[in-house]
Amino acid sequence: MPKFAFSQEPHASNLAYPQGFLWGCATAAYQVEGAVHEDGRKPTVWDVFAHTPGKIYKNETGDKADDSYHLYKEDVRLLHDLGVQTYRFSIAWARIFPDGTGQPNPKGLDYYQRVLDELLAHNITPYVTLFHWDLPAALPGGWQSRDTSKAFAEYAGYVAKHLSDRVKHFMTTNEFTCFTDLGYRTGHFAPGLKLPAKQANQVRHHGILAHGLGVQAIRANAQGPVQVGLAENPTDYVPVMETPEHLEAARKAWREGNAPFLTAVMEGRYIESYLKEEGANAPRVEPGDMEAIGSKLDFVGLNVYAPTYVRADSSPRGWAVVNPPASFPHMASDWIYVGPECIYWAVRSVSELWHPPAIYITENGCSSDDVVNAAGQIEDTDRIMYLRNHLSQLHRATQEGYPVKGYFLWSLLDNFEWDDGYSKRFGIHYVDFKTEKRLPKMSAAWYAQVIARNTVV
Ligand code: PNW
Repeated sequence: MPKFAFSQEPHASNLAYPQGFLWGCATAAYQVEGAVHEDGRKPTVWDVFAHTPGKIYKNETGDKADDSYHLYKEDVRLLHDLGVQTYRFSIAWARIFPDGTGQPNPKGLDYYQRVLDELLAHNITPYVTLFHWDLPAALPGGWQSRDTSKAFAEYAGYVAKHLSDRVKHFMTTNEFTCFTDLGYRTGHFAPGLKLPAKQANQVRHHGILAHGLGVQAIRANAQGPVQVGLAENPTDYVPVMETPEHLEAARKAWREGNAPFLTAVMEGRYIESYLKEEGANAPRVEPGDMEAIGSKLDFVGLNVYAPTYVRADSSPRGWAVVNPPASFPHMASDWIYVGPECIYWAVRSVSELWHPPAIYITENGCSSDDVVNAAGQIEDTDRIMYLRNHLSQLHRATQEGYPVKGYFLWSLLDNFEWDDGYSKRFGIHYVDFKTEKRLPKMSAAWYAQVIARNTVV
């Protein structure tokens, strides 16, 4: 055969993933479940926020969402058809403890037991997030109160005790910055407050304290050995070029730019530069807090969407963020700049700075302007492009030996995209929100091939 004949054989096999690499999909309770008044669930800050006019695109709410509360068997069928080994979903605190604390609601636990049994019957390993922003509205002061961190730990311990027969992988919280800063500082997310820096920094502290106390409570209450981690979206600093000075700038940026959250969790302290920067607004820390916050983790989960480019700089701190030019390409959500190296740098930076035993990509994916064509199909080639490029970059991380063990695609389904309502579709299955009918997009067929071949296709 001539050397460059047009061959039928895929050539992508040089992007094969390590044997045993885990492929999965991710969702979160408020974004997919619906059934907000069912079986004893009480309102969360997101129910309240979504029902406040002007907060969400077209005043949409998660009241019905994907109705996964009722359609979970269908969703597990979709997962099975993809061939995933794992599924990351979140438990709604307000189904387990409708008031956030006090009396547990047995019907909430029953529901998640049914979901877990369905997953396990299909050989799908559950990875459970305990808090994906849906804070029970009854908790006084929300995350402004230290008691909320303690209430979270009680809830986490209770779930670990009752579900660790079925679940061996727990994530405490999802994305500190989204439920602290966006909720209490900028007001874009529930509960929509715009607090001054001192109070907003205290909210951050209560967020990471909840995580730390949660880790301890899960370990103390689980029925056997479990793996405990979190799902975090650190600012994903990418060096503008791979030269020593810019690499050094990115390394510093990773640690200093993520000081209130991931750095504090990984190092068990607030680093000097953060305390200095915040001065009198620095959070109030009680004895024992930082020890809990720094609890050793079995894995770190990273949610990765977009890069923040950084370069070496002559300023005292030595690094500067480079803002994207207007022409920088992005997906349907304007914040999802397409810079796939960010997934490689997330894994490498976290590994080199903190050496966690394992890393998962707990979210990666994008919105795209999906349309159902005349043939009834959704040809989301831009999503496939985004995912293929990210998986090619993640492959580099596996080749260089960083301990990345698995990947969860955000998301299994189109769903309630927070303040964007239903206007931004992230699923590899299209959802008709009138009928709740699910339809695999072309990206679902593509992902099934990636999984089956354990390689980028
Ligand atoms: C994550 N930003 O949120 C969440 O974990 C998901 O619930 C969400 O649906 C997904 O990413 C897609 O947005 C983010 O503005 C929301 O930088 C916003 C930002 C980042 C993450």
